[in-house]
Amino acid sequence: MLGGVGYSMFASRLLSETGAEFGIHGDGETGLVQLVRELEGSRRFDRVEGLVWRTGGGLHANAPAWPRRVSLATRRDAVDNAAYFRLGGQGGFETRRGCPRRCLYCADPAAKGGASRLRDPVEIADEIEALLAQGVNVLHTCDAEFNIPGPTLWPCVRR
Ligand code: B12
Ligand code: SF4
Repeated sequence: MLGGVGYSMFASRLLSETGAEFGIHGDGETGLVQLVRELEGSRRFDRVEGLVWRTGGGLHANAPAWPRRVSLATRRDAVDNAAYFRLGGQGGFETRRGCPRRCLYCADPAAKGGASRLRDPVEIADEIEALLAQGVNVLHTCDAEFNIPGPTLWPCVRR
């Protein structure tokens, strides 16, 4: 099972070269859950967002999952963030995914799509509060490009 930014850049080729059974390119949150459901159920892999899989000697690739608005869980309780932080980590969070620019060296437009897909600012603030409550006070913005689009395009910001 493959996924992630590097994988998403060359999804079909990497599945072919590695011999892996499945890959998900693009966002992974919904596709992974859908894949588990299909593996336990009717195995309709064409219904799994972003899935790349093998079909009778060839490969089939569904369109990547790049939802226009990104909404994520905010509790940050899936792993022991404080332990990672004590060992020298930092708390990553996202305010958007994707980028409309085309800088030659950059993986983000290929892996996360060619549009800035924003999160609700309230959701972002809740997530940062959850990290701070765990003592994680060094934060890393994991956006493609924080400055695109500018603040006036956020739906909640009025001039
Ligand atoms: C934060 C960050 C760092 C931090 C990491 C800190 C940490 N401890 O986590 C630091 C500063 C250390 C760092 C360093 C480097 N980084 Co960096 N980094 C990022 C950044 C900005 C965010 C990563 C992130 O957490 N994203 C948020 C998560 C939720 O997104 P995600 O990882 O893509 O995961 C989603 C999907 O991809 C998918 N998914 C992910 N994994 C899997 C697995 C499976 C099985 C499935 C199904 C799906 C799936 O589901 C997730 C949810 O949708 C990305 C750019 C970006 N916008 O993502 C660059 C990025 C990953 N970094 C990059 C690079 C090049 C590096 C360095 C090599 C730079 C260097 N020359 O030193 C080093 C490598 C460090 C190392 N040891 O590996 C490149 C990778 C390019 C590529 N693979 O072709 C990126 C894409 C930046 C870019 N635009 O070019 N980085
Ligand atoms: S994320 Fe930054 S480096 Fe990558 S394409 Fe966008 S503007 Fe260029």
